[in-house]
Order: sequence, then C-alpha cells, then structure tokens
Amino acid sequence: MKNIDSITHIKGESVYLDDIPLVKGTLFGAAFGSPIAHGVIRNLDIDDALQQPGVVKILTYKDITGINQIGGIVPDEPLLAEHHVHFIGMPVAFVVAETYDAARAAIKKIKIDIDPLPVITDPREAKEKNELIVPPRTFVLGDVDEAWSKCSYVFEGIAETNGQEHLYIETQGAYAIPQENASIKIYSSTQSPRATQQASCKVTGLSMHQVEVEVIRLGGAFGGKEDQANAWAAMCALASHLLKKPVKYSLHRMEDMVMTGKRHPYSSDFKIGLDSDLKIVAYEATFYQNAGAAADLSPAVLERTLFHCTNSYYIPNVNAKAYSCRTHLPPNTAFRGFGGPQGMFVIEAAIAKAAESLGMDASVIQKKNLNQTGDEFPYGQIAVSEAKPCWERAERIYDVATLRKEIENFNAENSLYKKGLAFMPVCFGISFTNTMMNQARALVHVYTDGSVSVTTGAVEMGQGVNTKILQVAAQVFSIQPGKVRIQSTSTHKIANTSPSAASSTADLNGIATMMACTAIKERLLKVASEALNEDVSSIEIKNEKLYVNGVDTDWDWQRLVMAAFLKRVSLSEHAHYATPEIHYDKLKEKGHPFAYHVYGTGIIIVTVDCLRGTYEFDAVKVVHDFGCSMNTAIDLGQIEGGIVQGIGWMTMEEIVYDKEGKLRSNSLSTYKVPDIYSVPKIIDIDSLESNTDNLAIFRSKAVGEPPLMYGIGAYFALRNAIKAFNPSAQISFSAPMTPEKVLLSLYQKKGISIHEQTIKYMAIPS
Ligand code: LUZ
Ligand code: MOS
Repeated sequence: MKNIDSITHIKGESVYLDDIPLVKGTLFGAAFGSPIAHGVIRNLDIDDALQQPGVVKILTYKDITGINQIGGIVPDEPLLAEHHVHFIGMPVAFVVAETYDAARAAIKKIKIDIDPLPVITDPREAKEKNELIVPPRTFVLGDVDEAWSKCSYVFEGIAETNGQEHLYIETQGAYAIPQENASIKIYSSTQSPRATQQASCKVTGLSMHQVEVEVIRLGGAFGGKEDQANAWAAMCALASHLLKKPVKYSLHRMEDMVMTGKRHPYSSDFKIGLDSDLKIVAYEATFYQNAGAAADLSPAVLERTLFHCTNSYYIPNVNAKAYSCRTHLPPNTAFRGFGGPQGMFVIEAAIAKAAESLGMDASVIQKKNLNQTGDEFPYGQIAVSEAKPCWERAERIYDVATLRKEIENFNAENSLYKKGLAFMPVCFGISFTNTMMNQARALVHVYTDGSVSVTTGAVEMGQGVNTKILQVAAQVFSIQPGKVRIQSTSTHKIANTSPSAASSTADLNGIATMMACTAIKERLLKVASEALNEDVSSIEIKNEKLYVNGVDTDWDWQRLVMAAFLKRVSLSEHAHYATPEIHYDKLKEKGHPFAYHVYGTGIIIVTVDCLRGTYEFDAVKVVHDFGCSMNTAIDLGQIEGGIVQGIGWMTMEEIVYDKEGKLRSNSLSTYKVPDIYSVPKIIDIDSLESNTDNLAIFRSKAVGEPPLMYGIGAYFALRNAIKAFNPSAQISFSAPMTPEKVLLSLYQKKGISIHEQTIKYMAIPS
C-alpha cells in the first residue's frame, strides 16, 4: 500500500504548521538569544526594542506566570535566561509583534551586557573540571581486568564522532490560540505532544486539561523535536496567555541551527583484547559525551550508547563507562539512533585498529565475533535472535568474494582512483530504554456509515506511521483502507503519550490500535452471532462481507455496524498497550530492556579520487532483518533515507563551533548535507524474514533508526580506500571523514600527523 500522504504531498496540499490558516489578530514571536556562550547578565535593555513599530510586548523571565523551567529529565533548563547564560542562542527574551519582520527587527535593538565566564566546548575538559550532567554509568560483563592476561593481542586508541544537524525540512515552531476560560490550544511541530503540553503548562501555570497540543504532521524531526519543540510552544503559550491573542513562532533556519542542540559529539577511549583465534575476549571503553549546556535527553542518550557499545558482537568481558559532560554549547539532543551510533562507531574503530595492526581485513574479526542466540548482552538480556544470518546472506547473495576481486583489480590498475569496501553489521534494541515510556493508547470509533476513525499518540513525521496504523485497522476489521481515517494527534483525545521516537511508534500505537479494533470487532461478531443465530466462532468478516462457516451471507460491514448501533452496542474503544516482558534495574545495570533486536549487515563500497580527496559511494548492499514487513515501500524508504543520513554524518556533515562556542556552520552554505548526487549509485536492500520476535506489530520489525548505522561503514570503506593509496597513512578515528581529511591522509608522510601536516600546508611564507 502507498503512503497515504503521497497524493497530498505531491499536490502540495499536506498541512504543516505554516499551512494552518491564521486566526485574525495573530501576533508573531521571535526569540532573542544570548550572543555569548557563558556569562552573567549584568543588564538587559529592551526599551529601544519596545519602541520599534509593530512591537506589542517583549517577554523576559519576569513575565513567566508559572515556573521558569522546561527541563525534561533534569530541571536545569530555564525557558528564558535569568542571570546566567550557558550557550550562544540561549533564549533571553521573546519579542511579540504584529509581523515576523517587526519582531526580528526589534531583536536587533535589544542590548545586553554580559560578564563573560570561561567557555568549555570540549567534553574531556568538562569531565576534568567535574562538569557532569548526571553521575557516570558503567556496564560490566565478566571481568576485563582478569581477561587482559588471556589476550594474545591488545590494542588501544581514541575514537571521535562529531555532531549532526537534524535539518528537518520544517523548522521548529508553534502556534498558540487562546480559548475560552483561560485555556489554550497549541499547534506544534513536536514529536512529543505530551512533553510540549507539559512544558507549556509549567511555564504558564495552567493545568494539563486546559492546554491542548495538536499535531497534524511534521516536516521531519529525526529526534530534533523529541524534546526541543517545547521551548517555542511554551513561549507562544505564555505570550498568548498574557495577551489573550494568538501567537505564532516558526523559526528561521539560521535561528533554528544556532538555538537548537544536535546529535551529541563523543570522544572515547577504547581498549580491545583478542585471543590467538581472533575472538574478542575483552573490551573496555570510556565515552565522553558532549551534552551541551543542559541535560535535555542526554542521560537517556548516554544510556543507549552503553546499550549498543558492543554492537552485533558477543564479548564475554566488557567494561564500558560513560560520562555526560556539560559544555557551553546548545543542549544536544535525540537524533536517529540516540547515542547508539556513537557507541557502535567506537567498537568498529577498535576492531579496525586491531585488523590494521594485524595486517588483515576488519571483516575477518567482525565475522568471527558476531553474536548468537543465547549470548548475553552486557546489560544482561539474552539474545533470542542473532547477527550471523544477515551477514552470511549478504556475503552470499552479493558475492563478496567477486566484489573483493574486482576492487583488487581496480586498485591494481588505477593509480589515481582507489576503491575501499567495508562491512557494517548492526544490532539495535527496540523499546524506549526507560521502561515506563513503553506504553501507548488508541481511540477507535466506527461511525454508523461504516467509516472508521483512529486516533493514537503517534506523530506522523514522514516515516509513514499513519499508513501502518491505517493498515492495522483495515486488516483487523477486514475493510477497505479507504474506510479508515487516521486523525491528527491531540492531547485532548489521547493523553499522556510517549514521544514518537525510539523506532517504537508503529509497534506501540499499532498494537494499541489492534487491541481497540479487535475489541470492537468482537462486539460486532457477537451482534452477528445473535442475529444470525450462529456460533461466534463460525462467523468472520472478510472484505466487508460476513461469512458463516466460510459461506457468504447477505450481511455486509455496513449492515453489521448499523445492527450493532440499533442494539445500543458500543462502536468505540480506547485501548491501552504496555510492552510486556521488559524491565531494567538501573542500580545493577542489568535487565531485559528491549522487546527485541533488529539485525542487519551493510556492505559499503567507495571510490576515492586520489588527486582531489573527493569520493563517491558506488554501492551500499544490505541484508536487513525486517521480521515480516507490513509495508515494503515505506520500509525501503526508511532504509534508503537512513543510509544516506548515516553516510552524511560519517563523511560530509561537519559541525564547527569555535573556541567561544559560536556555531560557524550555521547555514546550508557552510554545513554540507547529502544531496541527490551524494546518494550511493546503487542501494540494494534484501530482506531477511524472521519470526522469532512477536512483540513487533504483525511481526513487522521496527525500521526507523537501525538503518542509519549502515552509514558507519562509509567511514571504514574510506579508510580502506585511503590505505590502498597510502598504506603507511596513520589515520585517526575521527568522523566525519571530509574530503579535506581524505586528501591529507592520502598524502600524509610517515610519522607526520595530519595536524602537523595541515599546519605545514597552510603556512603562509613570511
Ligand atoms: N528516546 C527516548 C529515544 O526517550 N528513549 C529512548 O530509548 C530512545 N531511543 C531511541 C530514540 N529516541
Ligand atoms: Mo528519536 S532519536 O527516535 O526521537
């Protein structure tokens, strides 16, 4: 089935925040952000700005009617700065005017005096100064200290990954409209209507039943709107509450890039030990997460780094420690993979280091250590499925032996172009790591004309979740998809939702929908059974027709629904689903946090232009564990998009903050994202069908985040191509591998670091 949004998308009729018709009298807001990364506010002068034409009001923390706090996990984030500022772009004031132009012009007239304080941008420096967001976490399996002595080889190193801008096409924004009796309706581009509602309530002092957050759909989110959609909604809510006027704020792209957090950069230490058979015996890792200036979701992201620190491998002795380090950057936040990719990069770097030191291809070590059913993850969960089937199938169907020969021949024949290949296995745990969040609700109404309305907590953000939920309802009732409509997501209809995140939205909300539809169907069948005087078990609905013992009746769906209504049988149901079996003990750091794992193996092939340092990806060939896909078009789209986004993170996307904490890559002219030309020429996706994991909706495994991590292979494919040109290159494990870094590595001389060489090349003769 096609994505139900495809027609309106193509016609430009899909409704995003900026397509919602404006209510008369709507005012427009814009936030004034701190120009300095760290300091004490001495004076804020808004008098001049207030005099600007069209300006209605300028809100500061003093205007807050509730509490000045929007921190989700840790209460460390004021909506508007009071005395301290902690990052450039930290909102200090909210200008409300008759137009955006007027609001933004007034911002330029605000004067602020700040006594600067020292700025930290490096997580290791923050750790040294004991600037931690939360206490560190440590995952332990076996005993590494004892294991080192059993290792034939031990390697150590450092691995670093930079951040990543979400670059959702629709920027952050919200529109608050006052309702009668001091209540407010907010349209928001949020992944988490409940969190947006809660933050708006805290700041205004209103109760949750007075504030409705409604979401029609988002123009992308990727985690960037899991927590960071709240501030703008709270500002609009506060202004509309005070002024009794509708207030809207859609961020300008450059405001969005400066003021919001991104994927967390990490700097990590690793130590890996192997026996003579190349089995990984021990692995030690220390992760320094660059959390930015406030907690946001960092503690949860940190946890997922640890959960995924051994990726697809079984390692009997593990000690992994993670620090969430407070720096003076915008609070970093959720981003597809949620810390998992950062953890996986480090184990892949450790394996690559071992392989390069031992003079072999990393895939030899990777393959030998893939986990198997029955193996224990460092957090205590026992694997019920395994990594090998995807890997072996990929080797076979993509004929890797021949691919390698072709690459060898190509590299022998070409001196200025070199190819590299890397394997990237992925194992990703599905469920919010915070067990409490794994719950969802669905509200289903069957109307008397036979049409069906479904409302859940799921937010459609381009991932196709509404299509999948529609399929669930159509399938359970056995009616045409056209009879089902998925309604917008609203906190008044479905309360206390978890964010649409963690790849779990279709599972959680889909199963709740299945439960609600099943309950209604059971009542309908009972009505039919009484009317036809047949046993319930003999009756079934198929394609909108009623069958008794497989024989057609003259009853159709429509008649059945009406019969139930006339008998005063409820045609509505509100169902609640909570993932069974999962639990986690944070004190012991052991449990069974995931409903299941998604596996896959990607093979990435790159060609490097050794004169220019530029590169193209020839192919990404994947075997992905779909379980049993509900919608192949949508799932393939998720995988293709994830791969390209992962490659972007690993190669060209380079976030640059200077020492003062100022974002230098603050627009699309200085921050390069993959375009259509950087998409691999071939993306082959083969599906491995598995059926061991029945906690997925209709056994269709989650597909949102896992494929991003195939992109990590891009980094290692590039290393291999560089080594084919310059075997002595000492390349640090530092992503992204931009063309500049590739070029420097290609021509790196023995014993000279890239850094020294850059200085040499860039030295201007005096
Ligand atoms: N969000 C969250 C997530 O709050 N908890 C998670 O475990 C998670 N995992 C992936 C993406 N978002
Ligand atoms: Mo996410 S990183 O699933 O919001």
